[in-house]
Amino acid sequence: MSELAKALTDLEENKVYQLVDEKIKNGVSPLDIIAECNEGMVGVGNLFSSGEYFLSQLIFSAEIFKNIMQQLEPLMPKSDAGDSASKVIIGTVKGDIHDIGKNIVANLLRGSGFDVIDLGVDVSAEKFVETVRETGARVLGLSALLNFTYPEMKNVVDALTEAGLRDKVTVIIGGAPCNEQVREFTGADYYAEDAVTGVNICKKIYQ
Ligand code: B12
Repeated sequence: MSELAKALTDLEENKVYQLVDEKIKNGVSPLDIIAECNEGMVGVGNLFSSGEYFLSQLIFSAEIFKNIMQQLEPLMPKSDAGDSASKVIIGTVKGDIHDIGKNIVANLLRGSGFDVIDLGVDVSAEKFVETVRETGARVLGLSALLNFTYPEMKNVVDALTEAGLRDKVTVIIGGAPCNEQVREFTGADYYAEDAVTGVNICKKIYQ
């Protein structure tokens, strides 16, 4: 684990900010900094699973991450790969309020020229379907970080099928504990392990 990841796992707030500052000054890309922070958050999650950390520590780690993101957002890479006609809908599924990763993806997509429709967190299958129908977006990104919200991702895909929209939209899923097996279970088209992979899939779809 890198020094930054470890400092975040240990919730050493000031050290985290100091290390992030140093990295920015040394020209380290914001995406690499985010990847290190991600590793630190996985560390926090593991300590939570093992009972060493409590909910308050999870909340604190999220606060630190949000502060880091505020600093990194203006530095995020921008390109003109997409255009405003390239709509992407994104949201965290019903029952799940984790949004740090989703926000990073939305941000990076906007920076790449996509027109992002961010539905927020705890979004119902009906809302996703309605938005796909209304906007004609060809990509739908679903975020979920809880294994008990995976069935909700499947519900969204099933609801798209029922509404006759499944073949009109590519569904990408993401969120720390997701993987290829979860994708198969949900019936989504792609699993993206990080924001950059997600953006690259969107570029491929709209090229
Ligand atoms: C911070 C945090 C919280 C914060 C969230 C704050 C917020 N605003 O998001 C708070 C304190 C609210 C929280 C609450 C809970 N949490 Co929590 N949380 C975390 C933690 C530590 C970090 C998550 C995070 O932000 N990571 C950093 C971001 C950047 O990473 P990311 O989300 O994975 O996103 C990246 C990629 O996955 C990808 N991505 C993400 N989404 C998408 C979507 C698309 C379309 C694409 C393309 C890509 C993509 O791009 C991102 C950037 O590369 C994780 C630990 C972990 N291993 O992740 C636990 C974790 C997810 N939480 C967990 C749990 C159990 C809970 C609670 C149930 C705890 C409780 N007892 O109440 C509640 C549930 C609340 C709810 N209903 O949603 C468990 C889930 C276990 C499981 N597999 O089911 C974890 C894994 C911790 C653990 N190991 O036990 N949590």
